[in-house]
Amino acid sequence: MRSGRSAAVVPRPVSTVVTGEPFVLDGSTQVSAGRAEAAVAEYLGHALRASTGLPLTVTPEPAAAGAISLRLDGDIDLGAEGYRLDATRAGVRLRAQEPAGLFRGVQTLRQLLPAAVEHDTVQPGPWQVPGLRVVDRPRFAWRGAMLDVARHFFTVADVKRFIDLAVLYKINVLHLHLTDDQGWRIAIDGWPELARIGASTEVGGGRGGFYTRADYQDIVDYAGARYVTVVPEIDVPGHTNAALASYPQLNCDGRATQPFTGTRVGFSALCLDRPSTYEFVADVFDEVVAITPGQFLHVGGDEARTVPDHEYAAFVTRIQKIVASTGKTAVGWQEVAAGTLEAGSVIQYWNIDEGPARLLESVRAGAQVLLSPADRTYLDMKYDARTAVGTDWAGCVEVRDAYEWDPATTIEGVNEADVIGVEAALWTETVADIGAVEFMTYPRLPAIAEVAWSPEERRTWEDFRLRLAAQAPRWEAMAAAFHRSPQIPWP
Ligand code: TNX
Repeated sequence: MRSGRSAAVVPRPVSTVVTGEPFVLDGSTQVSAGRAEAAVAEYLGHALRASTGLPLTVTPEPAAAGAISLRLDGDIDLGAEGYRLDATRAGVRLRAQEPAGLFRGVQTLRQLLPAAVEHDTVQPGPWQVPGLRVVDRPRFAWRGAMLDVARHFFTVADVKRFIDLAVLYKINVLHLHLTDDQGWRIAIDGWPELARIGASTEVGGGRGGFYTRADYQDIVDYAGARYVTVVPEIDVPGHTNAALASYPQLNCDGRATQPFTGTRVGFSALCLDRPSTYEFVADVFDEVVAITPGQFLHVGGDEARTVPDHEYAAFVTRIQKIVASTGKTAVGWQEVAAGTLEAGSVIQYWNIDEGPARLLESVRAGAQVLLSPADRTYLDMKYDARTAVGTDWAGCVEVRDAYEWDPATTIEGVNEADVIGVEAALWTETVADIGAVEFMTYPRLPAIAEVAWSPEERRTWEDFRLRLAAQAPRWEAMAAAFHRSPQIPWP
């Protein structure tokens, strides 16, 4: 069907067919789910009750007429996150192989309901789902959003809010940039000065902050309940002033540096010929891995401009082995292609000005590519010259720039099968509070989410801008800030 107000779903599903009469939720509508589906059913009930005022009781009974039924079904064959959704006058049936697929399907169901469903107070209704069949599955496995909590610190509540908004667009990875020159944001038991000294600053001289182990676990659990994998980043060997200020033994001259609250990059590095550096890195990785259920550990590796090339390459090779010994898969910014990478290692491409020769060699040797081209996916770039926050070193990035590109043709020689996915990155040198986070993230994150989810042949800018326009009342209902891009025909 043509997308219009009846199915303004973002990201656009693989297939949507209008079948007939709509389903209308009322006081007798139940959510039917077995044990394996109960958690997603409760999430759905919770998402709809406040605005509809309906009880939407979750019941293990088989779906009676007029129910929303969620069931795992091994025959569905749409992969770990695919789902099939049928809405008829008689009810809604959601089917998937895995709970994650049901969860993604629930996001589609939210978007098929009127925008008022996103309010947290009772709204008038009626609560109608158009009669249709949606069959859907993602193009790429990794559909990420990165939040830099180092340049400015964001609280656990802020991070949960960031997750809540992102999952509506089927984002499934939260990459937390936990350490940088201006702040160290995760407590490490064996190295307590990181939280005491390293965490005490941020850009502009604010108080900073850090996550305790319990805080971090809270984030990981909250993300996990939404089928979002947390990828923690410990950026080494550069971007490490907060660590260097906390521990003298990480510096070649044995003296702690001063805290840094500016925005310069590329000046700091761990001392690569001191054994204490490797003890530090191994301890930190071990502690972070121990509280991270996901498969990935991000080791940064960007902009270590003070380190000679051969030393940098040797460091990366060594770090890759340390990560492998923890059982995790390493992710690194594209500079890490200078070292010898473990098979299956992930390279995050960002710098469009740097030739991809090294990266191509690593891909031929078995590395995978995560695409974050700065001129498409950097959420800290200004939308246009008038945007008050943000920077523009990669140019201004309007919604159309974030949308109109194909991951399979971004880097010559890197093909669809080499790409693990796409990630939007919000660096926060200029982004100081959650309102500014939302303003820079919306509406570009949904654009990038569609690049990562929807089949290339199903995507056109003209169609997308109409479906995106229909999201505005949802963000308003959720009191989320967003940029009213002049490219979009907002209602
Ligand atoms: C480059 S992207 C950086 C970050 C900055 C960002 C600002 C990358 C791996 N390094 O340190 O915050 O530009 O856009």
